Amino acid sequence: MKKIAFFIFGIYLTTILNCTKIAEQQEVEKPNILFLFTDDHAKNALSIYNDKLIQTPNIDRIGKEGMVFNNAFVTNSLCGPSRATILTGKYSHLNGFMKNGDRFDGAQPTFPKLLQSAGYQTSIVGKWHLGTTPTGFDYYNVLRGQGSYYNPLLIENGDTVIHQGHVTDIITDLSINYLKDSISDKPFCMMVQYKAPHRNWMPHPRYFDDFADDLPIPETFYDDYNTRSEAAEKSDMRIADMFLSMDMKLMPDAFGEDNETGGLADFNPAKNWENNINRMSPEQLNKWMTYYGPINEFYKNNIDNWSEKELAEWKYQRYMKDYLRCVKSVDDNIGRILKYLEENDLLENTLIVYSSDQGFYLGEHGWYDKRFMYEESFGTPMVMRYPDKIKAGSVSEEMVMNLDLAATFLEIAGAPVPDDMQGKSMLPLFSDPGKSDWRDAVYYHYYANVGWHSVQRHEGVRTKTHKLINFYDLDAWELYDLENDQQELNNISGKTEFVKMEDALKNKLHALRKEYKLPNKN
Ligand code: SGN
Ligand code: CA
Repeated sequence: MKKIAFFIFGIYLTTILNCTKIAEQQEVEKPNILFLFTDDHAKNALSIYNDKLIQTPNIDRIGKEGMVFNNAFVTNSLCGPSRATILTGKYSHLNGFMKNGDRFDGAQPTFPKLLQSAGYQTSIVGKWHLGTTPTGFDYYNVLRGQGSYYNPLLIENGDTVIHQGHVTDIITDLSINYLKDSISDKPFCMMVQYKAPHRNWMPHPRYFDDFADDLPIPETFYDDYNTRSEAAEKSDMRIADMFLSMDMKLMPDAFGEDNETGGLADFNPAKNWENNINRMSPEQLNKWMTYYGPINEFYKNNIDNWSEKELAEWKYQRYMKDYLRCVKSVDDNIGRILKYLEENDLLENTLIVYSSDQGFYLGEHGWYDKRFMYEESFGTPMVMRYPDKIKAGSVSEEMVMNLDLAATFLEIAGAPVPDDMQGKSMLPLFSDPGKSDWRDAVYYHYYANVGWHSVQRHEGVRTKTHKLINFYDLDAWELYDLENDQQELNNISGKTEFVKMEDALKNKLHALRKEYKLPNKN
């Protein structure tokens, strides 16, 4: 009798132990999620996409040891809208954040909230820019508004603190400190969101000597927009018109009066620049002037002899060098984070994603900034590493979107994806990067037609081979053949030989509007 009791007890114990083991294993199998994110990072300034301008070995590493998405797009190429789409997995018209300045409704479901309910420890450090207080995070430490490059102010779970130093280093320090001090035995989801390389591109002094040589002028720098609708011509984002003060970093003795407005009648760039300078400590300003002082003199000595073209090309070089220096410091700092993960045994069980809130113009079509549905700003970098599910060296040409991230994160965490999320989990692409039934078209909609840079509202559809754009306030259409006209210079809308294609794309646009529940009128 005793023997039988022992035997039964033995079985009982083994079963309990096994169950606990399975539960533990399931806990362990939930990967951490690390979302590394920048602001305005063009694919052309990321060497895994294009190594002509810069080397970014650390971000490249994520892609090389995982998957590079060559065709990742955004729903609405602007900061706040992109962030709101990522959090909610919904287009702007449904998450309510259509343009910068809107206020994010933090009561709505977001992927961090859903991960929290699924047992994750969630945190966000860096740029937020959604107006309202972050919700769904166990920890937040975010920049106020756009944030400053030097000695930025951050709000840590409600408390405001000014940090000394350069914003890219600070965001990294705060992120690593949080990982060190506060990560529990729960899986974590951390969003590290850099301000760089957003305007006005103020690098850390340790990068002043980088990019000493002039950079190549893009082939389309002198685009005259002659086949396009009026929208391109009406916009205000030409490098030639950049501010001498805050963009070129000239001092008042060199630029005299800075008359450009960037499309905003009441914006005072010189005042904005002065505020930036005033944030610096005497030591920082001293280092700054050691580098920019001679540039100031160079400009003063040459401006009277320069043609318009020479001035535009000088502005291009100034812009690009500071932009690339800011990217370089993001890459170095991401290297620090990867090193921390590696040294703390966190590299293999973490899904690491790198992306940006949208792409950016680096002189293509004569522009900086974003907003348009053309490839440079509609596209965004996207690389992912998670050795358990992604083979090193994978590349996907499928059209994915920032809209898909929420569903991807939830699925990998084993949490249900709500039916009303509009993106698709990218997990099937991890094992089958060229999945044939993935998606045949993507829909885009930009709304911020007043204010900065004067870009008309537009919507459009892109397939693997074509793009149709409707600037509806102008009643104008543009159609591009992406296979034969990669730079989108030749608008073929309305041309008889392409009527069939244009009609098919209009039908597709209509179908996507319906699928994504766009209201009947814009
Ligand atoms: C600021 C910039 C604009 C930029 C918007 C949006 N002006 O207003 O050039 O287009 O941000 O950028 S600046 O005076 O701050 O430089 S976004 O990334 O936030 O959408
Ligand atoms: Ca941005």
